Amino acid sequence: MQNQMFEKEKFIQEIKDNVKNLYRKTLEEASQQEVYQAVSQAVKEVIIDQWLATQKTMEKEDPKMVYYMSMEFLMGRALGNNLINLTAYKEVKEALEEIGFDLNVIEDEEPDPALGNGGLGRLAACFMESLSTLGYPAYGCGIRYRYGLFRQKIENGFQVEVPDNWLKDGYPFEMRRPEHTFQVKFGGYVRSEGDPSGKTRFIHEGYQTVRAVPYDMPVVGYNNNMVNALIAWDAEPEEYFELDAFDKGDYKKAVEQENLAKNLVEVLYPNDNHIQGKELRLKQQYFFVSASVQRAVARYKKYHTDLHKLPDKVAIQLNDTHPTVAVAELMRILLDEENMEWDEAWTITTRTCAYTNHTIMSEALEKWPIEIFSRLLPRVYQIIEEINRRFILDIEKKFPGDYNKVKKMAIIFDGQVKMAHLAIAAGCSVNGVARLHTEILKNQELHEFYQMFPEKFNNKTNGITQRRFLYHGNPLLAEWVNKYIGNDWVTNLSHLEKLAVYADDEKAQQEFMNIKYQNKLRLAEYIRKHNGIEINPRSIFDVQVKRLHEYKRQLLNILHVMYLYNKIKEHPEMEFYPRTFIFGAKAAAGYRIAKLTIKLINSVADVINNDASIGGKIKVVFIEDYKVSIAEQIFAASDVSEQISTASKEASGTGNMKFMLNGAVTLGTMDGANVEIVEEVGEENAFIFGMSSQEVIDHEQKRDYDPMQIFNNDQDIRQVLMQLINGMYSRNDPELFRPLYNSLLNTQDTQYADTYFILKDFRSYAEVQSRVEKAYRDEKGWAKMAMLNTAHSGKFTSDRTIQQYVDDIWHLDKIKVETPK
Ligand code: 26W
Repeated sequence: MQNQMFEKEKFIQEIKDNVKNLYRKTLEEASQQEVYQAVSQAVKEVIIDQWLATQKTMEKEDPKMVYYMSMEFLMGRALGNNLINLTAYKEVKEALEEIGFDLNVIEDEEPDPALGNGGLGRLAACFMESLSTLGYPAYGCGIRYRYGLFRQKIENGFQVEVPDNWLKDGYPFEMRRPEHTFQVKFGGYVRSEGDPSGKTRFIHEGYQTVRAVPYDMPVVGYNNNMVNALIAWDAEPEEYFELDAFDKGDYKKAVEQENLAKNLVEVLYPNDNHIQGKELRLKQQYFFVSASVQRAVARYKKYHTDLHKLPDKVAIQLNDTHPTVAVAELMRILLDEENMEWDEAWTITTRTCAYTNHTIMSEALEKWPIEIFSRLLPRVYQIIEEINRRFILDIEKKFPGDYNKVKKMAIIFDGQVKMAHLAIAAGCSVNGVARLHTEILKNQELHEFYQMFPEKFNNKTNGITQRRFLYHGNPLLAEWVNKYIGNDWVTNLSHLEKLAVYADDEKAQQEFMNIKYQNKLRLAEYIRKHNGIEINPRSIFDVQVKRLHEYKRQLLNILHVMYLYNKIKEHPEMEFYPRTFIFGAKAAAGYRIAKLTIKLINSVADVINNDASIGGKIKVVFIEDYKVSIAEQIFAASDVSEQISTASKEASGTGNMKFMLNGAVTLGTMDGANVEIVEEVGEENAFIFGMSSQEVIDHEQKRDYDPMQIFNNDQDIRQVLMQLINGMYSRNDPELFRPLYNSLLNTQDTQYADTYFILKDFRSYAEVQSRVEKAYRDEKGWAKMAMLNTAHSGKFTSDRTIQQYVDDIWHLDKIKVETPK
């Protein structure tokens, strides 16, 4: 593709100029980091032209837009993907080569902004990219955390958390926009007074304020001049207050305001699927939500006068319950600042807001103690009380005489504010993130709400962006796909289907597997460098990378590795295809069992990798600090994709889709989006095991599962569990892994033993794993299976997901941005 924006000579000159202007250096003197900054600056200039053009088009066409509100955006590195979407990757790579730099090395200089934990945050990033690529106007709204998710160090096999100072060298792909600053108010009290018309007005006084200052990050669409913005809010103290306060003798308050601003956006809470109910988190939520809603209303009012038509121009999507306070904030603005009546305000709010649920784990459902909520947000709390009062009347109308329903569904109950209930009562749409997940919401978790509002419930199966997870992450495979079917897949992933006809073609198979091999070499080299472990690139790369959580069952995986090791030791002569088990996972800092599982994986790795007697048949690798940038390389190099959550627990999963796209075969349970993956690729091209979600739910309801029976009757399982407590993997401290053993077999309280059915599914897992081995020996059969996985992954593009959100919920207008200049 010819690219005028990146005409080689001009571009090189610009890099030289940037190095000179930024660092007073010549190119020869500049470090890789400095060259990264200079290149990014040059790229940013091109982006800004398109950004301006996008703004102009939006002003002219006045389209409806979505505000995607999320506490987390796990964007990953920007440079490489921006270049891809500007269709300039190749040109820039060549230009850099000419002056002696390697674009891949330069890309590695970029911090990997980890403003998210895992699935939910990465989904938000994929959605933003798809919105831009499809030409839909959108703002991502989030928080500019000073420190993203912690960096993980492994010391002596244990996870140690290190602060992630991602802004240390400055981040070139952001723009401070102080002209869009808003005030956010905390604390104080509410006074009411009657105005002359007889209407009661509510006046909020005695509060502290924080200034919300936005930093916009560009989100570049693929080859379409479209640039949307991710608005990341920073908190700054009210600058003029200090002097003023001094005058009034209110020094203490000035200092408090300054501290409030300082702490507010300091860190991302590292919990995934578990709430702690910390006051600061609620402050963070209201902070970015209030600023975002204020900005949305202000922008609307710049072009329109009638707020009743807000829903025609603005959609607000709540990414899980975390931003749900948006509902009450919009009500507050309409009632208190725009003087609307309750019913008008409510109609507008409910037509504007929609809610996505990302988990059914009960410990993840956000509830706030009334005490905290009403003290921190007195006026917003009042509004929620009124929403609740009216909602309870509706419940009683729908289910007359059934007080149980009120108990179960009320927004405020038992001293707590339940955010999911607020989101459902106030939103026009409630969606789950995979078909099975949505069905479970309708039939179990949110059943009463479904009875009350069946029309609100809908499914939006997650997706991922192929621009990052194939084009950028796996350039060899991307090239190969282009060779066979052209490059339409970049914006229309269903085209991959055309690869299916080559699945039996021997030459295509060989090429496909050779690319996999090259990617395995790339990952093996990374592992050699970072772990000091030599792995066999001809072995099966069997990979589980995701957050560490008991329900995701990394423990099942590693127990099975221990079991295989026992088998090989007992029968050294037995056939065994070499396997490399690769793990990557961060555990929430306070999640004891999860952290111990990481230690176990590393301890097992130590023992097995150093046992020369097994001839390298098994290797175990734990990738330190798993994050988006290394993830891209891991998917490309994987043969087996471990998706082994207890059925019904994983809402969707999105890693599963990234593996599939890259030709890895799913080894999984019928959970989340795995169900749909199997549907697309065919059962014969996946390895499915374990209980169904219905079986799990039945056991949970009947409470009739007893892992001890399995322990007593299954020799192999017993052997493995005993090895947890006999010091085999913890010579110096045989008791180290006792908590893991207890979590499976708790003899004191059997109700809490093996909550995630690890022992129950173990045999079926071991059996399917041995089928994997057999299948892999059949080279052609495996190549075909791997290719068919890529070929049938088209459904799982986030372009499809976004189009469904647009069609069913947001009803946005597409815009077309002309090439600038
Ligand atoms: C309040 C603490 C907290 C923090 C994060 C609770 C819950 C969360 C997220 C909802 C957890 C999460 O990331 N869920 C994942 O969302 C993905 C995107 O939809 C799904 O693919 C995963 O299955 C789901 O676990």
